Amino acid sequence: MAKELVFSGVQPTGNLHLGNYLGAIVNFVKLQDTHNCIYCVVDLHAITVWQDPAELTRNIREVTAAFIASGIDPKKHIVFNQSQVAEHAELAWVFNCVARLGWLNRMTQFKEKAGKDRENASVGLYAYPNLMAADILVYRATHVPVGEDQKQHLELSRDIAQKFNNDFSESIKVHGLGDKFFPLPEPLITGPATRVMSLRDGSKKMSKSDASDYSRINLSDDADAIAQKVRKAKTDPEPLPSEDEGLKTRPEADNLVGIYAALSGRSKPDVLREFGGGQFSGFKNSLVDLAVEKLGPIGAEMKKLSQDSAYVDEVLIDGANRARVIAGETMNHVKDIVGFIRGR
Ligand code: AQP
Repeated sequence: MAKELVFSGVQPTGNLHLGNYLGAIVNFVKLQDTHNCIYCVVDLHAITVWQDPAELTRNIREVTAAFIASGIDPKKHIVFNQSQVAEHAELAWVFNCVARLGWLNRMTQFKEKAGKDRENASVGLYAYPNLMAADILVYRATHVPVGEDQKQHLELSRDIAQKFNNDFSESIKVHGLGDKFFPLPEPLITGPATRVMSLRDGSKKMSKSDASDYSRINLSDDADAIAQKVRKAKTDPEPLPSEDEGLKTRPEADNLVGIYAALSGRSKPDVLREFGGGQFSGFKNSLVDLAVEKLGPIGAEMKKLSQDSAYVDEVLIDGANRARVIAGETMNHVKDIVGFIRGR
C-alpha cells in the first residue's frame, strides 16, 4: 500500500477568486493536519494560453502569497512553482505517449476553453491533462483536493496511471518495483462549495477569465469591493427557502447559501434554518460581514507578502529543491521501467 500523499495545484493566471479558495485552498489547509502535502503553482499550465511575462511572474508570487496567507505552512509541507522542477515536463512527455487521443478528445475543459477557434488553440492546451497527471504522479501522490471542474481530468490521471502500470507490468517487476508502480490518485472533492458559481449568472462557474469583475470575489478584494459585489449579486424575488430542497431550481440562491455555508464551516440546511423565509437583503448583509471577516485577513496578508517578493521567491526555491528530490527518484524509476539508459 502506497503511503498517502496529497498533491494539488493552482494556475497563476490572475484574479484568484472565492471559487479557487473554497473549492481548493480551504481543503489544502485542512489536509496539512493529516497528510504530507505538496502544493504547486502550476505555471507550465498557465502558458497553455497566452500570458504576459511580467504579469505571469507577478501572478506566480500572488498565488504563493495566497497559499501562505490562507494558512499553508511552506516549512512543514512543500510549496513551489512547477517550472522549477523539470521532471513534471519530462514525465508529461512519457504520458503523452501513454494517453490515447480518444481520451483527450473527451475532455470538456479543452472544448470549453478552445471554443470555436479550436484550430488556433495551443497544443499545450490540448495536452494539459497529461501534464496534470504528471504533476500528481511524479510524486506518486494518492490524494488530490480539487474543485468539481477538475473531476474529469483526475479520472484521466487514473487511466494514465493504470495504463502505464499495465503496459510496463513486466518491466516494473523486473526492476523490483512491486506490482503497480503508480497509485491511482483519488480526487478529494469536499465541502458545500465544490463548484462556486458566478455572482452574475448562477449557471456559469466563478472563473478567473470572466470579463466582469462583478462575477467573482477576488482574494485581493477589500471590504468595500466585497460588499459591493455581494450586494449586486444576482438573486430571484422569492424569500430564501427553509429546506435544502427549495434551492434545487434556484441556482443563484443555492450559490450564495453554499458560499455562506462554506465560509462559516456549516452545512446548507443549517444555514437555511437560520435564514430560511427571510429576504435576500438581510442574508446578503450577513454574507458581507462573514466574507469580510474571513477573507479580509487573507487579503491583508497577501498585500503584505506582495511587498516581500524576496521572501516569496525563497519559499518557492526551497520548496522546489525538496520537490525535486522526490520527483527525481520517480523519474529515475520511470526511465528504468521504460528502458532508457541513464547515469547513476
Ligand atoms: N468556481 C469554482 N468553484 C470551486 N472550485 C473551483 N476551482 C476553480 N474554479 C472553481 C478550483 O480551483 C483550483 C485551481 O483552479 P485553477 O487555477 O487550476 O484553474 P481554473 O479551474 O482554470 O480556474 P478558473 O477560475 O476556472 O480559470 P478560467 O477562467 O481560466 O477557467 C482547482 O482545484 C479548481 O477545481
